Amino acid sequence: MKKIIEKVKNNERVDLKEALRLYDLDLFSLGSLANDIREKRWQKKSFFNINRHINPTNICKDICKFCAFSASRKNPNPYTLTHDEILEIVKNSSKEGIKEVHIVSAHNPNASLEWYMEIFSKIKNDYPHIHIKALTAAEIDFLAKEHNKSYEEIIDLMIKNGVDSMPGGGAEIFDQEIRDYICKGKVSSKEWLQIHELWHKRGKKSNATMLFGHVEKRVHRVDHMIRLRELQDKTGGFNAFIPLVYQRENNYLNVKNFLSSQEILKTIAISRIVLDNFDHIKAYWVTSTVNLSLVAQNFGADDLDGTIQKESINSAAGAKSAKGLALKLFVSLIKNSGYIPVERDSLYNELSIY
Ligand code: V47
Repeated sequence: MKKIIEKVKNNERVDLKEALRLYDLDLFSLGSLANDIREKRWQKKSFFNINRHINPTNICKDICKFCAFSASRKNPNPYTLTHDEILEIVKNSSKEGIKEVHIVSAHNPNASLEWYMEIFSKIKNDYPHIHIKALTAAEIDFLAKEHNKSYEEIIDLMIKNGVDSMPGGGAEIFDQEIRDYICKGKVSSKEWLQIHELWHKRGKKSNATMLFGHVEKRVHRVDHMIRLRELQDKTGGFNAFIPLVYQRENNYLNVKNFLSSQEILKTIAISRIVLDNFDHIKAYWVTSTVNLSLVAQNFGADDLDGTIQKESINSAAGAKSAKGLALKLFVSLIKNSGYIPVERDSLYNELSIY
């Protein structure tokens, strides 16, 4: 263990076995290693943005066992928003000063490719200053297969219609056996990584998530991080890593044991150490809870996502995030935890320091 700690302190890369061993460290020694890395890069700054989540449809051809958002037997309320309804949401949010829309849908076979794409150009046309973060690699894979297009063709359409960056959703866990158990039939790990690589090759940025705390083991989490690190070495196109803590309600994944806060913090800290080529580690307050995200700032995380305004995917599974977080409260919580709230844009340019 001493050797591994020395390596981390000397900024040397740890491999899968070494990263796994780090879980055996006590919580605060591990946290302190990760915090040193965080503070060297960002001192006491904690980033967030003023954003709005929009989920245009919940009708989905895939059945992911962990998902409580898509219309199903457990959640029988199918909806598909019209473009006018979406534009009305953006209009109202724009008045409140959002800088980003984060648009993610389910995989709706009844909606046309035009329905998916045109909303981006409509938003871009009316609100050119708003950054559009939209379409996960899982959605791109779905659209390509459903409409007989290549990934490159879908990516070209996204860029042509004004999508600025890709969110990190749909990564789940890359280990194929676990993946087949929790979301069989969805984009494979190889395809997810390939789509992000193609996106980065176009000079665009994206994020990467990891869904953990369900049936995976520690080794699968570290394996997931290392696959992301390898792609980041090649492209440098990822902005942030976002570990998503599994939410347990209203879904078909029958998980009996839930993660302790210690295990969540250790995983965030290890991600800060393993992902030495990622600038940002995001403690997503929606799935980590607000309080634990604030603590995670001391365990390697430098970003807390944003105000969100309306959250549907994780709140459907039990997260307390349906109405987002008010800006004033967000800022005061970060300040009160001893960090400096920095409002950023979607590409991490600093907009204002509170
Ligand atoms: O891909 C679904 C996850 C993701 C559950 O890129 C669940 O900036 C926990 O990707 N428990 C969507 N997680 C959210 C997402 C995201 C969020 C914030 C910022 C960014 C970004 C991306 O939510 C899905 C899936 O992995 N999810 N169900 C659940 N029961």
